[in-house]
Amino acid sequence: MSKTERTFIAVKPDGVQRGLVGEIIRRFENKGYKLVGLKLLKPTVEQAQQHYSDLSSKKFFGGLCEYFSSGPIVGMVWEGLGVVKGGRVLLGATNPADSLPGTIRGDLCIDVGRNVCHGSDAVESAEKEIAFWFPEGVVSYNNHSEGQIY
Ligand code: FUP
Repeated sequence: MSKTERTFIAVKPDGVQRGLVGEIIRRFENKGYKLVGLKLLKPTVEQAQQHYSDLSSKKFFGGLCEYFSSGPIVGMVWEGLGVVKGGRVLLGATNPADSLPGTIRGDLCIDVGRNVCHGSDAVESAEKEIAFWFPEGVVSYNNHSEGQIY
């Protein structure tokens, strides 16, 4: 049985520039996840380096951080049963060459270096990323649909 979790999802600069914010939000809403945090911000290179610190040894790290800080992103926190794994299913594989049709990346992009979105890869990294991008916290509220017996 999945647990209620939170995950950090970002529409990256290419996704914002291409006007895909609404499309990406729609897919998370349609699935049934709950939006509890949302902001448009332009990351600094230092914030990008911190966000992607696990990848600092990779040869693409410099380009990745430059890209991530090149324009505004939309940072979001989504809540729901198993949302960390389920959110990554909605995003599709990191490399659009491998992401299936029906997923965000599978439907909307072709280049791993411009893959339109980010999603936390584990509950622990989600907690770290949410604390980093939403230090002020997120919003707790009940949806009318809650209270259903699953
Ligand atoms: P993901 O968790 O799906 O974002 O994937 P990773 O943490 O492995 O990679 C983070 C980002 O690095 C990807 F979104 C795109 C970028 N990347 C490249 O630019 N080139 C690569 O070969 C692999 C990843």
